[in-house]
Amino acid sequence: MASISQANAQNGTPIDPKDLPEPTRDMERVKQDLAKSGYALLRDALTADQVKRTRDRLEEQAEMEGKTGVANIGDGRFLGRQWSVSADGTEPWQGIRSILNKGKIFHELVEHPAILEATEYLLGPGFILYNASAIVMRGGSSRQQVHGDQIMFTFPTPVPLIANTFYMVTDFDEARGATYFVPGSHRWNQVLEFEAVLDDSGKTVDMREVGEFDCVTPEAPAGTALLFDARTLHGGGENVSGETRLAVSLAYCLPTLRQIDNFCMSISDEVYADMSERLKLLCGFGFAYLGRIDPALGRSNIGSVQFPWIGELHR
Ligand SMILES: O=C(O)CCC(=O)C(=O)O
Repeated sequence: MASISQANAQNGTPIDPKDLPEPTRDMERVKQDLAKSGYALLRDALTADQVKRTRDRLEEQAEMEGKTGVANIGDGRFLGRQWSVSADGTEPWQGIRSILNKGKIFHELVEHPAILEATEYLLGPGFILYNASAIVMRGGSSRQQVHGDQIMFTFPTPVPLIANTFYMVTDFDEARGATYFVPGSHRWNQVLEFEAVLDDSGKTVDMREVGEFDCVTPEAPAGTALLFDARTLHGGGENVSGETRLAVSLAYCLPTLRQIDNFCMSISDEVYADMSERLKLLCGFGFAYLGRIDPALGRSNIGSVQFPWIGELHR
């Protein structure tokens, strides 16, 4: 693990290396780590059976999205990454989108009570699901630029607007490209800057972060949930191992924010019919002065308030 340097210390109270988060089963420690370091590791969040079902489903889905030519692939970078939809095998990094449509096991992961408890600790009540995807990071994936997941905001926020959960579906270690963090950076009150990397002809070929950051790479076994405040600087590591790293990547957000995944539109009727009420609320089908649905497409708010579809009316 790299040490916490003066560069980090200038941006806030440095965290003593002995206080850095370690995998724990203690929810109070998880909350303390989230508050202090901006990330935490909940050990054994998933049972061995849940890990197996998740891994089997992800491996099959990734393979078949590749074979049918609809895989979302890249080289592993974040900004400047060449994303494409293509056959698998041409790039080491593969994203699997809209996982709620791709297996009931993912519904279980979204509704995990301990994850919802930790998320409520960060965001308060009423949060909704922001993103539900998976990452297949094969050997050869590049290191991601350091970034926070509130990057779309051009201003710092005093509280998190988004809270992330990464389920480790394989072991996470440095060689396999485990997620790295800049501990305590959620409290820096800064917006990260990026600059273009140009080739000889002046064409932008990559983006890089401005500044130096000392990072730590927590390691933990499959089944661990990595939770973080979205303001915490982090990134995927370089996978030099030849082994595939699998993760389910979830995020929850304040109910006032726009979701990455437009769940109300993208969930199939068949999957919708099989979802729990709690999951529907998490996906944004609830209404509590926010999130009204005019049911033009046959879907309504669930719960006590539902609105009729009213079109143009004439006398
Ligand atoms: O894959 C990882 O470890 C991190 C992914 C990430 O931060 C992202 O895609 O924004």
